[in-house]
Amino acid sequence: MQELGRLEDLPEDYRAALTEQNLVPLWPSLRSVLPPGKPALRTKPTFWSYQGLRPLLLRAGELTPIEKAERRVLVLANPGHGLEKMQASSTIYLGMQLLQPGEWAPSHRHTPNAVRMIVEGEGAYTTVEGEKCPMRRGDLILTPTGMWHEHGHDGDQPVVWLDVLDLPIVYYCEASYVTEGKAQTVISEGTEQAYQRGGVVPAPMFVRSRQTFPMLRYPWVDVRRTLEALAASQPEIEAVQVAYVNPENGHDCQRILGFSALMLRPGEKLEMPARSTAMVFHQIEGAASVSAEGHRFDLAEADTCCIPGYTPITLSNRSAAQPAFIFIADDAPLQKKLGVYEVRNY
Ligand code: 1HN
Repeated sequence: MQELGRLEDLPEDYRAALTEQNLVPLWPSLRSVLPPGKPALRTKPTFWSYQGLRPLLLRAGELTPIEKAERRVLVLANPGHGLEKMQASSTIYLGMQLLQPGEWAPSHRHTPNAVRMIVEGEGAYTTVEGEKCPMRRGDLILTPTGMWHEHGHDGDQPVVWLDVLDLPIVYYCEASYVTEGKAQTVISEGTEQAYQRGGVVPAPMFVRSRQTFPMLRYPWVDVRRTLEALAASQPEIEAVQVAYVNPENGHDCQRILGFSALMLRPGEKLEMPARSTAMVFHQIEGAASVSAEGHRFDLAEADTCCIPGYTPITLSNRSAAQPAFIFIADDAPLQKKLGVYEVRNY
């Protein structure tokens, strides 16, 4: 590839004249914005241990009252982006949120989309646009763009969940903002039960739901049962994996980030081809390892890691006796809309 002229090759007075008029020569920077064959990746393979962060999160509960935090969160930041950027990848924000018994995180709505993957504890709930969503371990709860949400806790133990947001990309678009509101009135609960069986959807008087986000809560008991049924009924399948989708139309459940759950059968090793998306892996149950680019992360329950895009990944179940269940987040919906999504078989 032809080496291009450098900034230093240009006369001082010419560079000053360009700057004066807010102009920049492209050629000194062309190779860095368009590197050959593969993007320059800032996202670094990064691991966050739940046992490591848990005491610090509980200590935040003592140090900072909920009124002074609104959302009491430790952000899982990728050093490749700079910790202060609060990014796990170019598009994904991750945070571990703590709610103590009796606490309330007030209602607001914002432009970034959020999902919550519940990690531990009982008795907390989040209310999304009037739908009360109980939080149990492994449940996925959506808070799509613009929808009111608040969190409460009637139990007696700490509740912790993983927040996954598309905040970095919405912020980059200069489109990230919040509106504060007053406490919501609960108008429904358990509406996801109408979508428990694939293949049938509510159609009262022949009319289908017109809601953009008809299902807000994906209970882990149902997802886990589906994975086990898939493994039992299709033993030859390449990967025991399900996607979290909109049950009315089968599309990704949110517009920017995509979510799936994967079961590694006892002793299973799964080679995943390189995809253009960075990926987040969060261990719901069991123990797995995630290997990529010479790194190997051993995930125990509630551990989380991130692997950059364009990287082949090997997942292994570390147990020969028990299945391992992993929650996966990526930005494939966004990349597909942009037309830049790729799978590479090196
Ligand atoms: C947010 O609204 C929540 O509602 C959690 O629990 C984390 C991180 C950035 C921006 C908004 C929540 C968030 C957030």
